[in-house]
Amino acid sequence: MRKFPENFWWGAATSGPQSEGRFNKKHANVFDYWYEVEPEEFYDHVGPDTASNFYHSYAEDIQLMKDINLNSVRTSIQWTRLIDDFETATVNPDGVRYYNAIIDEFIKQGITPVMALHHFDLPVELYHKYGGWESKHVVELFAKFAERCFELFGDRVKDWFTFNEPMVIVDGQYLYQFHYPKLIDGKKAVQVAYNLNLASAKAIQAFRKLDLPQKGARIGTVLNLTPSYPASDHEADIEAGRIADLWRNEMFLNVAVFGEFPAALVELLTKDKVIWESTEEELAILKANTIDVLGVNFYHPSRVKAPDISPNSTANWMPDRYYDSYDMPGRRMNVDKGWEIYPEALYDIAINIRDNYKNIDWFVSENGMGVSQEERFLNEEGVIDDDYRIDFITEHLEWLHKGIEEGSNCFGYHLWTPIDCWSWKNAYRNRYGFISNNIHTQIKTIKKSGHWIKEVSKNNGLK
Ligand code: BGP
Repeated sequence: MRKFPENFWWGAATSGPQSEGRFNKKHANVFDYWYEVEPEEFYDHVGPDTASNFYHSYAEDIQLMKDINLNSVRTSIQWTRLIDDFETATVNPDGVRYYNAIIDEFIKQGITPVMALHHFDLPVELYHKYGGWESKHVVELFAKFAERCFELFGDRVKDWFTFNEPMVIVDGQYLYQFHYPKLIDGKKAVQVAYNLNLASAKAIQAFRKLDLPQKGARIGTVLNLTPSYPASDHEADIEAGRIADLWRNEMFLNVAVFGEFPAALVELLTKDKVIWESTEEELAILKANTIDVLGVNFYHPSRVKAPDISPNSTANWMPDRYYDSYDMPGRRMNVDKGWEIYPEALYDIAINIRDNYKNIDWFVSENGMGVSQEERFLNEEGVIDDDYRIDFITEHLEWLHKGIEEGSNCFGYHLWTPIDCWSWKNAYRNRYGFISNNIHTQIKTIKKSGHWIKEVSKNNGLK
């Protein structure tokens, strides 16, 4: 039996925009809007308007989460639902009622509610009016929204996270065109990365001004840490891996934990003349407002090699002028999603946090396997036999367990996701949940993996 630490979090993660549905929201976020103007960009033309109907069915859904023994669940508060006037952070009464109701329901069921404040869901009007995360005014507005959340729900929510995967906002909106407004602009991407770090620190500053830390609450951020494995021991491949790590991981992780950007990154961006605009005062805010706790989303490793084309070629600045992705021959894949499966990376992450990041308290805030057409695996009892998911989770937990045994302070594991939910451009193409969702009837059924996690959680470990 592989036992996990006492009070280990056995849970799952979702987000407001992917589960609630758009019902009764006064404002649109970037995905609501993008679907309005370009529905063809979304798989099967399915948008976020119904999602998994959590806005209406939260009580039944939380009951199902309880039925499979989840003891903690992360979701997020939608800025576009809670706030009526972004400038003053005046609240929407139905938004307040709704988030109070779900938080109370989680607590009533003995499930720890874990709340994120931003899960890619920028109010679209803040993009159209100010340029979204390019703007420091939007950073201020986010801090106000965060403060409102702490005031309203901080008596019951003890585990707060400012952002989910800020790097994905940079990549999606400013480099690789998978979030609205689909720009390709390296210079803006750099400023946005800086502003997102600043927004997180300012939210943490607002949190610490209230008496929540004295009442046992803690705050952190959720980062997608995708370790870079160089294609070979060649110096050029190792250098490519180092720069990929600086940009993809350390640009957020170092600021979150140490309050500073890595010197090598600042040097590189300065040399390339794309460095962000910053002030002494802001840098002091970053330094003073680091995280208590870290969430790590891990799905796949990144394998990199030296770029085919010299970084000195004539081209607009992009971070990947310094590295190319490398498709390792013989790699194990989740072909549906196109992601490599490499569970050992979770051990590498655990040891990296132990040795290089103050051995800070952390948890796996997302991990999982998106599989399409899961009806293929329906058995005679109408249950999805997702043995592949059970194997996937088991292997990741085994490597995580090894990291914990060797002293890494990991206190939980959350699968993406409790109940199949809506996924950005992919809509409902790939399913990740312990519980399936028929999107036409909204009937939700526990999968084999859901019955399995129930036992793992009960035993606090793997047999
Ligand atoms: C993470 C996001 C989640 C979720 C997950 C699955 O990056 O934090 O919101 O969507 O990925 O990926 P996808 O939706 O692309 O299948």
